[in-house]
Amino acid sequence: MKRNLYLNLNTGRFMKNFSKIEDNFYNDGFVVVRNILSKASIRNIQKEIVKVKKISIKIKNPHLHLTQDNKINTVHDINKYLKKGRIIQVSKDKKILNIIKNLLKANPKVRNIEFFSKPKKTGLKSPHHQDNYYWKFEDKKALNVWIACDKSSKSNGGVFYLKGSHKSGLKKHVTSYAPGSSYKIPLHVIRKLKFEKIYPKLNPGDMLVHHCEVIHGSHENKSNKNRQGLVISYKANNSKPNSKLLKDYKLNVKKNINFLSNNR
Ligand SMILES: O=C(O)CCC(=O)C(=O)O
Repeated sequence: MKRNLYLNLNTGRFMKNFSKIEDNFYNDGFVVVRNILSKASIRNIQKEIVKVKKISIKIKNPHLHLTQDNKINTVHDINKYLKKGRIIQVSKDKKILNIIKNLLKANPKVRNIEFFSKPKKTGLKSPHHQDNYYWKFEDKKALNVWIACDKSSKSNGGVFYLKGSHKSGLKKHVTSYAPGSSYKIPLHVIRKLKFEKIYPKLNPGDMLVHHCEVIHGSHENKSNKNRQGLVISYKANNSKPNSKLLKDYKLNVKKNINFLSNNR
């Protein structure tokens, strides 16, 4: 039976449900929250995603990555040019912010909004990685919210997690040369790890929240079903990344983007 973790702040159910969310998040490195958004809300988001993709192409967003058949696979940094509308409203949604605030133990601030579109047949993989290898928050007070805009599971390239891997520190990463994820954990490192691999099964409107150091990724989407996710990244309001490490990281991202555009 589907567990409904819809939060109601006016009743005691919030605390009961919230402690489960917190337990899963800290024990496993991720948590599934069902029905956070309604089907109608997801339909509005999907319409807006179509518009944002068009804008992103028009302004030549450098953080836009295409599949081999020229469909949009990922778009990053959407919050830099999208200032209003349904997606921005979702990033400020009270239910979501309450969950994040309780997990981060601080007021949350949006740091990035992205689409991981992963279209049917040609959607690209996202190699194993830990977000904090990219973000460089030494206090680890940052996380990603992944909202399913389609059904998502192992069969259409759904996100997978290495359960509990956030407790084992940052792993060695190497430049991935993969569109949309600049670094990856090499497979020879992954093969030595003993964590259980979990593929959450999601319906549109369900939400994943994952710890910034849990190892995760997704496979190609060779199925005939699209797998679109809206990703909102939050940090604790006062948290700052290590600026020196972040500078080095950004240089590498540029290198990756140049490599990809020269090898299209
Ligand atoms: O959607 C995907 O395939 C990967 C998402 C991801 O890496 C993330 O949300 O941090």
